[in-house]
Amino acid sequence: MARTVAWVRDRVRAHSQRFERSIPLIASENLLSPYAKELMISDFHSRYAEGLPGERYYEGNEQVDEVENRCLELARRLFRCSFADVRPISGTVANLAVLKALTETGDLVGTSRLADGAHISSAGFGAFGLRGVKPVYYAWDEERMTIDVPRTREILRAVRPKVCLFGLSLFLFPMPIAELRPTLEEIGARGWYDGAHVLGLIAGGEFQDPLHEGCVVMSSSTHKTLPGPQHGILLGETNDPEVVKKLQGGAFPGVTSNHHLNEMAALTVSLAEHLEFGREYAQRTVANARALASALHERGFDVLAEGLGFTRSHTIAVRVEKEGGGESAAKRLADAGIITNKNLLPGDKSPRHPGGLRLGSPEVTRVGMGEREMVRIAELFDDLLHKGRSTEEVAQGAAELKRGFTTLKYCFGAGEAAYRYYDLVGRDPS
Ligand code: DSN
Repeated sequence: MARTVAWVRDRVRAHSQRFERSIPLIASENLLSPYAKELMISDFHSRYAEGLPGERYYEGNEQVDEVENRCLELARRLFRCSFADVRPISGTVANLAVLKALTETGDLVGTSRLADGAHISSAGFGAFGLRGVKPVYYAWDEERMTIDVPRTREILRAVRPKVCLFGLSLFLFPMPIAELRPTLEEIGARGWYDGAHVLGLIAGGEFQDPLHEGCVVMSSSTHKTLPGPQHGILLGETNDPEVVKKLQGGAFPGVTSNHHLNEMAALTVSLAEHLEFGREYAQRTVANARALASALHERGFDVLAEGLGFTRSHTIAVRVEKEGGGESAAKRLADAGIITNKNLLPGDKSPRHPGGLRLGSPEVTRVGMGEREMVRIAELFDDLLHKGRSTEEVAQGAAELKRGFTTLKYCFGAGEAAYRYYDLVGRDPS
């Protein structure tokens, strides 16, 4: 059995080494700071603390309560809002908590289609299906890669959903919440925002501010553009104690038992770091996404939303049908040290054959890359997918580029290794 321990450690070490020499462009991934990472293996991991600070179901939680109260205070400050709950253990769980709080089985809920970039929570096979709510799809403007406001107003007036969810996993442009707000008020629908992808940009003042544009609640994960631990959060701007009670009840006991206290402690550090470094990080993340989009476009790639500057977030979408389709392009890039994901794009004929790639700048920005490096990344794409350079040659180029960017930025402890394997228990067991 000791051999299994050594074997797993070897696999994790090999994984870290692979990422150390790769260009990671997954829009939903990021790197934890050393101080946040350390808390992930603290004794908080081993404990239970159901309920709210000061009203726990387990003893021994005095320090946990203090940390969670600080976490809630930092979250409210960062998002300039009145309510936070850090007990959902992931973004999807946070979405389920909102569905539990604001809907009943059979209710109609406005959302976007998966092919238009929505998260799987909105699908019948996801959280919507689990709660038994029925989606009402917004009309989509493919050119502008956002909701078509006039046509959506008509749909909302005709169908009158109880709640309207705004938010995407292919999130290029802000959602027109302010424009739709009068319609929501007219039909008595509550606005709900899934901010998972853009949370760090919202906090950094680089994207929209949904809680002040008309959404009562924002659900999110905490590890994408906000570079925290894998966890969930609810944020709200409401004076209605009934809504607060329902959201809290949705989180616990609705969809969680314990809320992974080590992650909550790590999140507290990440929120403090984002208050300090988030503005600059968010600004550079968006600038890098736009620079990468332009550089790819100049090299003949079909980057979506050219007329709108490609993106206002951390994400860009590239149609790669002429490069062999999303699946083939993503695999070839990964073999050459560039990590991306295939993605459905509006107009794709089959969900089984995504025609695009989704690329994100959060991690390359986190390790300090700038616009010059985005141009180099676009050259590597061009070399592999257009110019027929070999996988090995491009992988070598990716590793060379990455060699200068393997430490963390925009956090306390900046300069620490980003991908190092942490030898926590000394040498491997024998
Ligand atoms: N699966 C994540 C993404 O990549 O967008 C969201 O949960």
